[in-house]
Amino acid sequence: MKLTSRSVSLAAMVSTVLASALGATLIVTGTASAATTLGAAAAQTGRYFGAAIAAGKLGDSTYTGIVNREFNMITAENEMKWDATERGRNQFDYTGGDRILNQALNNGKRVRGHALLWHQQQPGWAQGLSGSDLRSAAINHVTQVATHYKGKIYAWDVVNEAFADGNGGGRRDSNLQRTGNDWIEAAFRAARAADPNAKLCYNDYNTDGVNAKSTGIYNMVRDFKSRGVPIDCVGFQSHLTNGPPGDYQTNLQRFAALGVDVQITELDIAGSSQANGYATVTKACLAVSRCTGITVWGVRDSDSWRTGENPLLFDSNGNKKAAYTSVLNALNAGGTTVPGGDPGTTTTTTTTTTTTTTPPDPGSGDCTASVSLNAWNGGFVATVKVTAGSSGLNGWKVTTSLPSGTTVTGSWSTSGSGTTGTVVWSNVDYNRAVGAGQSTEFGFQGTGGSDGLSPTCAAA
Ligand code: G2I
Repeated sequence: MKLTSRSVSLAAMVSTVLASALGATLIVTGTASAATTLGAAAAQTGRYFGAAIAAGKLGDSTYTGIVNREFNMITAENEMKWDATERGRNQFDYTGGDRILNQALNNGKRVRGHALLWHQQQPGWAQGLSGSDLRSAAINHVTQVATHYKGKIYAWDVVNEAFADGNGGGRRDSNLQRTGNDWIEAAFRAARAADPNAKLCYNDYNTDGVNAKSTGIYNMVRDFKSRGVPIDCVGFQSHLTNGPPGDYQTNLQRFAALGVDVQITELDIAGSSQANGYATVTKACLAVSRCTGITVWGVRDSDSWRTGENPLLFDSNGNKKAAYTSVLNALNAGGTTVPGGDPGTTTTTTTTTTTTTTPPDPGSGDCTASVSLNAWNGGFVATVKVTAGSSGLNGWKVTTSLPSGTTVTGSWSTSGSGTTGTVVWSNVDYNRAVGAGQSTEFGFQGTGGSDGLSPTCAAA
């Protein structure tokens, strides 16, 4: 007996074993899917796995080696904050932020911008302002910094930590809050005007379960969406001990249902159940279709702001911890959701071993591809949308032509053949099947120009 499988996954490998035990021969085409780095494993689910890094540590080869190898999203731990970028009023200095940005982009990684406005780490001159003077200084800051980084940032934390702890879901008192309750929406509008392609996030901590603080933020996001205030995502910092609360996934899902992406933005977990906690957070993100990625807040335990708590994935010597393995395994086990699904899609997590058959064939058929570009002088990020024709797809290929001098430095949710000239992008396992009229997205990043990519799509 000969069986052919078009879908390769852990499930297929399990069925290989079963089939062999039954004396059957299973011919598997394609590539096996267990990835060996966090970024690659996350990318197979259509997500990113990132870290916050410090410019001052880039000369440490152990540190930079881990950063370059493991992560495909980068956040500046401090270098893009107000006190770092505008030390004197209207005197902008992007030295540290640009070092982080270039380190990331030159190595094919994307960047989360952190953070445009926050009550902490304000420069002294801003701390001394109030009223309309502070409001205009704050909006000028948002405009200038977002403009400097225009087209290069995947998502900005536009406003950080504006809600209070233990105030029934109300705002935190701060000089910014005292300029008027509308300071947050003013910041989001200014950021959108400055960089229309960056996703704009609200970011906070102690919002990990359904509680008064997270509900206050939820109500703000719902209000913003209903009034057309530009907000695209909510960041859940997730500074945890042992693990997240039991309703972590439920909480992420209720925000996603408002029509925003959700991201885990500053994950670190102290305590004796650390490895388990990391797995739980990872699985929760994988189970929410609009959870687009996870960022850990530092690389090695010695790099953490939580001194002595060892809350990260690498020990102080740069060795992988049990928590690392637990995240990698959870990512490789995959999820049942892909970012880009309908807002609020109800999802469940199942492991791939529960599926031992090839997914139903939605039929072959034609398709179209369109590209949206985030381009800057010297590089670009391309997001390609694949839309199935009337009969659906069970496998697709998109061909792009890169201009001469352009090189692909990274990609996600696809496997590509080559980095220059004509590149053919193929589906990966989880986005192989696209129903009639439905779409899926993949992306790639490159150095050089992005003119005339003209993607064409074909069923495969
Ligand atoms: O506090 C943990 C994080 C909570 N959410 C927002 C994040 O932006 C925040 O990050 C931390 C950084 O990890 C620390 O590195 O923010 C702290 C400031 O609130 C950062 O600490 C500061 C020190 O307080 C300064 O003394 C130091 O000059 O880092 C600065 C640069 O090393």
